Amino acid sequence: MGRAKSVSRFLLKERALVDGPRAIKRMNHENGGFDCPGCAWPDDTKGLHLDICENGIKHVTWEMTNKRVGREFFAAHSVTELAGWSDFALEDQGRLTEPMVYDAESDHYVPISWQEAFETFGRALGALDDPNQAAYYTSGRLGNEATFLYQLMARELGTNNLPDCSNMCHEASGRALQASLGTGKGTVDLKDWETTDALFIMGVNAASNAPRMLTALAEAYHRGAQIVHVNPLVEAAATRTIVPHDFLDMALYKTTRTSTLNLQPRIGGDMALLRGMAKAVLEQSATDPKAVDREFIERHTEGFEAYRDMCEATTWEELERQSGLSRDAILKAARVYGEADRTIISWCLGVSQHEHGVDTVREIVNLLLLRGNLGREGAGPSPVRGHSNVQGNRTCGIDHRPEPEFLDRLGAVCGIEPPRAHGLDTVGTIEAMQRGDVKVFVGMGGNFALAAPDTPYTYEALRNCELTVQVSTKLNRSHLVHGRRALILPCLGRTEKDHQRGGVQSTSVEDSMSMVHLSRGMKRPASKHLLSEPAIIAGLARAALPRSDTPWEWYVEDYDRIRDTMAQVLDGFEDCNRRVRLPLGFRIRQPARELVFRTPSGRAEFSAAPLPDVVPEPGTLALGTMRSHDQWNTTIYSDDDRYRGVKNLRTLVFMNKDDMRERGLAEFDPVTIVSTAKDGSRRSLEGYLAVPYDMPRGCAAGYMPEMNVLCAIGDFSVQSDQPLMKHVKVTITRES
Ligand SMILES: Nc1nc2c(c(=O)[nH]1)N[C@H]1C(S)=C(S)[C@@H](COP(=O)(O)OP(=O)(O)OC[C@H]3O[C@@H](n4cnc5c(=O)[nH]c(N)nc54)[C@H](O)[C@@H]3O)O[C@H]1N2
Ligand SMILES: Nc1nc2c(c(=O)[nH]1)N[C@H]1C(S)=C(S)[C@@H](COP(=O)(O)OP(=O)(O)OC[C@H]3O[C@@H](n4cnc5c(=O)[nH]c(N)nc54)[C@H](O)[C@@H]3O)O[C@H]1N2
Ligand SMILES: [Mo]
Repeated sequence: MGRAKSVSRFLLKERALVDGPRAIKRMNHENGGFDCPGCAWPDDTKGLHLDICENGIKHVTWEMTNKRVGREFFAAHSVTELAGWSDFALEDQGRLTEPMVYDAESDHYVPISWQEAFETFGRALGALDDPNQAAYYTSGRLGNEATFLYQLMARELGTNNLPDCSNMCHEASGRALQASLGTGKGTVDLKDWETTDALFIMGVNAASNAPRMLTALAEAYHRGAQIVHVNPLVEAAATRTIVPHDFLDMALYKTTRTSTLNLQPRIGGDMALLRGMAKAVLEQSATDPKAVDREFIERHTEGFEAYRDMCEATTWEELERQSGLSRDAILKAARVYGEADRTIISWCLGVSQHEHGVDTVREIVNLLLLRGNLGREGAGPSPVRGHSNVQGNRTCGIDHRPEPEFLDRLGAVCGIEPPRAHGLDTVGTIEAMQRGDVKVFVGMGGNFALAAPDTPYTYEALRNCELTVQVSTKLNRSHLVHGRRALILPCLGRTEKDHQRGGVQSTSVEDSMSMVHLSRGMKRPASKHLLSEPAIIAGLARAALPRSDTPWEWYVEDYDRIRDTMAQVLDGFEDCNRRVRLPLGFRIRQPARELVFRTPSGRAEFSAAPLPDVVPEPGTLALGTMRSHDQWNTTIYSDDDRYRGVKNLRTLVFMNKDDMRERGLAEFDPVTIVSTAKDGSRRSLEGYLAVPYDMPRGCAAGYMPEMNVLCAIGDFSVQSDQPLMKHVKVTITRES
């Protein structure tokens, strides 16, 4: 009910009262609706009826606003003036309507024709000595067809510089699953969620960030499944929910529990918890032959002995210290795991955005392998992906470290010579822009300036470019932090009708569980000057590659043609034009699910990494940056964080009350937060307010993207190259 109220307020604010409810009815529907751009949680397999959520609705109406940012707006406000506006105010101006170019003389954005905009890009690329002096960022919104064209353009131009938001998100999960199982993705689908005996939900704020998971949790609870939440904070999803499409429950305000056990490890303590559970299971196997699945281990895995020895060698004292949990608590979790025939372990950024993110995800797989929780119904690893198509982006070639086999097929089918050298990821791109080695930056969606770590450093890097190009729907910080020349190219949103020569087009997207389906917009475009993302990419590509044999314009006339090429290049996309039109689309083949492992040994591989030391040094805290309930990454809807009980405040830091007392802090006392980077450099935020919260000692938490100021550019994981956004070493002191 609270959610319903919040949604109607939101519809009102965006002045979308007429279209909003109509659009919401068309969202996530089989045959013809558009895919919710909110998150990557899969659609209900039973017929997609009203499986929608407050945050998805906010996100859709955010795109459907009636407000517009036209040429008059840019004529009235200089870039320097706009730079002083809040991020909320920028996006609140509404939808971008026509292409704009930065005019340095007047310090204003001025209109430019599409053709001239494309040629500006073409000329900038022509002036480069090397195609690797350009980088092409992707935010995980981009549909599959545009994604395919985008990477084709980059590779035809001669670079693998394809940084993406995944480099800050689930890079660790992809690399770990690849190493352990020979696939970069989870192996389970929603049916498995519906039949599992035990769910472990680690490091995700599901009620805010994957709200439709609540339905699955409530159903699991009704069924008698065990649901263990692992999170330093007890989040709303770890308590109770009203199932959004159970009308009777809604009418009666009847809530369902969504948790049977909550564990609050310290920040970074997950790996120790998982190892402790494995140790307990192995200890039990001395007397109980059924505690581990020996047959599975012998037939399908490699490296078990080394892992077992590692578990034995890790003492309980060490496990308690590193996890921040008592032995009893760890044993409780191990008991749940040991008693379940089928277990799913699910995780998100609380696990991946760490120095040892890869080792931790591999530890998740180790634990699952011990009891053969793979390749059968109701069992397996299940990462919760972020952006609605971030998984599809990888599938369709956004990868700065592409597999040679993929490049071979791309080259053969598309008649190009793809570059073989690895390209730059997000952090690598920022450093290269800073050095002057990357001179042209293209942002295909997203808000790079704010999403990336080390805000002032990233700003400098972007300002150092010859040309920055942002393909966007709304005005944001990345338009104001720009290169010597800058383009804003406004595109259609997912809710909008995409008319091309061949008729109204649909694009395909892939969810967290590898289901690919079509998304078709229904709304009149925000402006008649908007182009679709595939059309913009084709225009850029033609301008930069005038003699290209790739039929860019022909592809854009009918996206089926792009899909026909994708079917030849992409693994699992055979016959995709037919299969994507099935009522629920199709599922990309998951070899690991069939117990086929594309690893060096041809088996699932245990890892045996030593436990990292995550205990903060005396006087310091481990700070995790995260989202509030009322934001979508860099888009802030309001300063509230309803489920955590916060109203009208974002400049806060959540702390344990004993850590506050030790520092002489009372509730809402102003504090300075100072981070210390690996290289010893310091960064700070002032005027934050301390808020006591139920979390372990030594931990602190606050909101991204503002706290990116504290994340040093050099502080990325050596395992995944991901910025350490969940583990910033800080000191917090009272301001006088
Ligand atoms: N409404 C909405 N939905 C979204 C997004 C959004 O901004 N708004 N963003 C989308 C994107 S791109 C992504 S990647 C996902 C992100 O989804 P989440 O992963 O839920 O994102 P965060 O808000 O960063 O929350 C991280 C969670 O991890 C916990 N945590 C922090 N450190 C640790 C740790 O060391 N161990 C454990 N176990 N937990 C820890 C925090 O308490 C918090 O609950 O959501 C997607 N969905
Ligand atoms: N400190 C810290 N930093 C983080 C994180 C964290 O947990 N902590 N999380 C990281 C994660 S997981 C992610 S995914 C990144 C997110 O990084 P990004 O994906 O770069 O950022 P978003 O805020 O999702 O991008 C919002 C912008 O996308 C544009 N947009 C919206 N819809 C469309 C569309 O349909 N097409 C196009 N072309 N543009 C569109 C709008 O202009 C909007 O302003 O941030 C990362 N940064
Ligand atoms: Mo993400």
